[in-house]
Amino acid sequence: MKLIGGFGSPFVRRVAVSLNFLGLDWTHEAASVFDNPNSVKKHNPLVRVPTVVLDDGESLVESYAILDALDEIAGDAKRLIPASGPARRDVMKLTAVASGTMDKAVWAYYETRFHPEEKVHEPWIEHNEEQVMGGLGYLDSCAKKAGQRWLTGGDQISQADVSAAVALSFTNRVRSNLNVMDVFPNLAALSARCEAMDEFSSVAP
Ligand SMILES: N[C@@H](CCC(=O)N[C@@H](CS)C(=O)NCC(=O)O)C(=O)O
Repeated sequence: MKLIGGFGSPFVRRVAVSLNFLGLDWTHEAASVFDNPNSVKKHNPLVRVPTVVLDDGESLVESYAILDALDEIAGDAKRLIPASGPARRDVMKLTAVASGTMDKAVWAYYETRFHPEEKVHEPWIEHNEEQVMGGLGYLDSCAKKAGQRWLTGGDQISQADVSAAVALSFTNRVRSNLNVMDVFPNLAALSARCEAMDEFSSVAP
């Protein structure tokens, strides 16, 4: 299968890290939706990344749906989101907080990236940044509770850890003003453990 999108996108990167953990065969096309929209559009009507193209040509869109499909393809022994029950709800909730944090960091970043200076609305940036801090604060408190274990308290890495670590490193890169590595030391420690693993470092932004 082929993953489309650059690793600078946290949504693309969490899919890439997951592909590595799941041990699936994949290739990469670092197409940009802004510089090269047609190469994305032919597989995704929304022209967004990540987009995954399976070997038979079927395309998968939207990172949470892609991650769900990849878990199913890899099989129960490898899945990063438990198949059912409270453990699934727990991982899903933390993963949703992490991906919501990515959304908000992207929105804050896009405000200056795509608007001319006179049209940038600072209160909107601040609103999104507050939500980013809320999301990361929640993940940091879970990391504190988990100690040396993974985010949901288990000894197996899950999608919650993958998405949380990617959300933190992305935020650190695009909102350096927020000093997230200092403000959230427990999450930063978890993220450092993650980023030291080949599954993460081989798909660095
Ligand atoms: N909810 C989507 C978000 C994906 C997303 O925002 N991707 C960005 C790159 S970081 C993108 O394609 N932006 C172009 C656009 O939305 O116009 C997902 O989880 O896949």
